[in-house]
Amino acid sequence: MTTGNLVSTFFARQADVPTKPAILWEGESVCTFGELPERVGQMRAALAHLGVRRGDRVMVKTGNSPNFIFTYLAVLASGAIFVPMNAAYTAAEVALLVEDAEPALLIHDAETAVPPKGSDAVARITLNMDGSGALPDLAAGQQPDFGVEPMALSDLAVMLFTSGTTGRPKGAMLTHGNLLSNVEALYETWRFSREDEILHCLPLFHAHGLFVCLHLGLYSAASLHMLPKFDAARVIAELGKVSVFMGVPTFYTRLLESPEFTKDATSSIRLFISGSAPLLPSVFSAFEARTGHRILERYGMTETAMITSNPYEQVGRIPGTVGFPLPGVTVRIVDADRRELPAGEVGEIEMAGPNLCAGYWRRPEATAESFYADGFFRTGDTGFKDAEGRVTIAGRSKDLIISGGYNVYPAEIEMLLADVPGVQDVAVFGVPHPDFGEAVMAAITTEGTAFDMAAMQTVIAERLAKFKQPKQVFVLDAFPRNAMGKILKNELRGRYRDSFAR
Ligand code: MCA
Ligand code: AMP
Repeated sequence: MTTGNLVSTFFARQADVPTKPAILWEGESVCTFGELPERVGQMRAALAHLGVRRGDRVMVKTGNSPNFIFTYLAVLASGAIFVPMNAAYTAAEVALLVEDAEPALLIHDAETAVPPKGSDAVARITLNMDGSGALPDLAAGQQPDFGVEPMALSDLAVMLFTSGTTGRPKGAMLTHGNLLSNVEALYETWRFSREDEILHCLPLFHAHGLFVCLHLGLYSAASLHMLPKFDAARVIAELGKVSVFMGVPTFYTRLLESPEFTKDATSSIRLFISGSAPLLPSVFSAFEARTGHRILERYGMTETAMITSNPYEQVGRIPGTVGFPLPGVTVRIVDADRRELPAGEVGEIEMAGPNLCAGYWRRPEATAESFYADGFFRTGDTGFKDAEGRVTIAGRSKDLIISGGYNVYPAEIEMLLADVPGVQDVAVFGVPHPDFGEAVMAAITTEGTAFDMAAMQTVIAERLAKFKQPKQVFVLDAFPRNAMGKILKNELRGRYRDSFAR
């Protein structure tokens, strides 16, 4: 019986292609669609053995592997809530999230950082970056539990942490209904079918890899060709086997850097999709010149999954724009009083739709700040619509840096650096970077002799994931400030904007 549980929908849509490969790992078939329920069922039985029950949070800190996917589907099939986190997080970052989410189980890689055992009462089990570990070992010995917990569309499926302007991570609560509506909209807009073969090399622990790439494969009953991570040479070698590729702009910049990336290498592809960060029109044009393909750019957020997309027809894809609201989604551009602005005028982007999450976990004030009673959500992005309703993102009203598709909130790093002995003031800002789009930079003023740069670098290394670490730290005599004494980050961005110019 099909219920609101996303997993029931996936399995129902895959039922009549039992012999088709569901997941290929580095080119080898791991299981067919007919075998997938059994792999998930064994994992579900293992989770039950570990005490996971409906409504529990299950946190996962590891890299891409087929077992990551089986675990994800098993958590949802159990009626529990899947809470992934970036595998690059430090123990300090993980501890903060574990404390907030209070999971019944923490599934983690044995090699990378997690808080020391005993620092919390959370049960743990290993699932390593290469897919091995105590969890898959346990699952392999289980009788599969083929049951899928019936869920309402309003029941929570996934909680994804996103930092925000205060620097304290907030868990966006996504329901089965949010995720189902979004995959339906993308399936229709991007004309997916079971004929598709999808190359998946995005991290599975973020919305892009999980809700867009993975869900489209599972919902379409299209084979997923998985790689552990993006690697230009591997991607070029796999492209001839697939029909769809998607990624962050850095993937496209890196592909273009390779002379092996030719028109021939892309001849089987019907659709290239980009998102998570702005795709520079220069990259769009270079890609078209090299391959003849116009990349389809779309726009989304952790809290909303996908919001807008450029049209499917190649000629309709306009560089520098993010296209039209997806079916069922409404986008409005508003002024500071939330009055809707006419076409062409820049304002804050608000959205509403069945994809908008249920708010932030245990954060009523933060929820009230961004989720309005009329159903609209404040994205923190600014932009405008043209006369046809096509959306262009102009900037951000939130202080956010997007580096290689990962969000970095300056407030989080500023809070950490401000506590380093001898640091007087600190500002973290982004500057253009040819590979990552933006690079994280920090500037500080110090209280003379009390400051020790090496000690600060140790704090950075111990407390911040690599992608959040400032690529450069400048020690200034004084900050540029406005009349109110506020640090002028724009001036800092201007001063250092050519730091990575090629
Ligand atoms: C790695 N490094 C980074 C990043 N990634 N530094 C800044 N920003 C990054 N994104 C560090 C490494 O630790 C290393 O440090 C150095 O930079 C070079 O590493 P490299 O080997 O080049 O990196 P990589 O391992 O190849 O990773 C780059 C990557 C990866 C493949 C672009 O960052 C990635 O997969 N990004 C995708 C992120 C994503 O999926 N975002 C979606 C979020 P050192 O040299 O010091 O060791 S979801 C979202 O945004 C919404 C919903 C949406 O709309 O999709
Ligand atoms: P996240 O919180 O990781 O989901 O990141 C969401 C943010 O990524 C959005 O609020 C935008 O600022 C940015 N974003 C996503 N897609 C695009 C895009 N195509 N162009 C520009 N910014 C984007």
